[in-house]
Amino acid sequence: MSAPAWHGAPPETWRERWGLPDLRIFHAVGSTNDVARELALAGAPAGTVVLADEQTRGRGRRGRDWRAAPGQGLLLSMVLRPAGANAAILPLRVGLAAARAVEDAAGIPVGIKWPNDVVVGDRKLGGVLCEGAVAGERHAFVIAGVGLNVLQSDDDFPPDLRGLATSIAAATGRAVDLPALAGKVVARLSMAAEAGGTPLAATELEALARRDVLVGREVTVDGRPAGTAAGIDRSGALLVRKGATIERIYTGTVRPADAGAGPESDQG
Ligand code: BT5
Repeated sequence: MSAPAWHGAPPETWRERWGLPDLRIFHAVGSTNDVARELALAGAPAGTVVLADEQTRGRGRRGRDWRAAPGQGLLLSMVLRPAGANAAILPLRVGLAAARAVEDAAGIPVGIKWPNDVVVGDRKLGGVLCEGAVAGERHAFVIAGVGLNVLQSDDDFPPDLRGLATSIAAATGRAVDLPALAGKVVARLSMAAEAGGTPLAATELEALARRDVLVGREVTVDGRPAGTAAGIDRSGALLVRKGATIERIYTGTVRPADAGAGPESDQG
């Protein structure tokens, strides 16, 4: 159901304030990525944003779910029409955008766990889901979905996520203005959208390196010990050092070897 007003103002007010070509706000949808995909298929311009208070079928990657109680998280998707869409680069660029937006809004250091987790310490604050539709040789569009935990207390998370997930409110002990955060996310996402799937720039690589929570840690890839995480390269690959060799990981489930069964970190 489309929302007549969101946090006291009609969607048109937020659209104008955020400088978007189109903005759809819903009380509840299945998944904002699906709504954005429908709009993109119908010709919605790049930068179109779908926002919802609640998702009944919010999803992560590989059939996993994204759970957020109504009104507690930021759930949004943006239509991108990137010039070159490298599947490994976009989630990192979008994740960096989300991390920076949280830092701007909440003033806390935010980490990135390759390829798409937004974390505070070792706890997951958010995730990114980029889904593309390919036309011929290139992506006709990519839907960049961002889910961020905003207002949840530690006890609000479902039992299996407790201790693994956090929110901005739980991490800072302060209430967060959701529209202000949304505005910052949208602004950072719009910048990421302009860069599209082009190789990561030196400044982005530095920004990722500063936030990379895997670097220097032993990691497993698909459950097998793989070596020591050694950063991210400009093509978005995770670098893993074993002896004198460096392996580039583009797909697979990556976990710190010292972590228990936590939220997965993979690309695919
Ligand atoms: C992600 O997947 O982290 C991407 C999540 C993207 C969600 C956004 S919300 C707006 C848009 N519309 C959608 O339908 N999706 C996007 P993945 O790396 O596969 O992680 C999923 C895993 O994270 C789950 O299997 C749980 O273990 C865990 N998880 C689920 N909900 C969580 C939450 N609120 N906070 C922390 N972890 C969560």
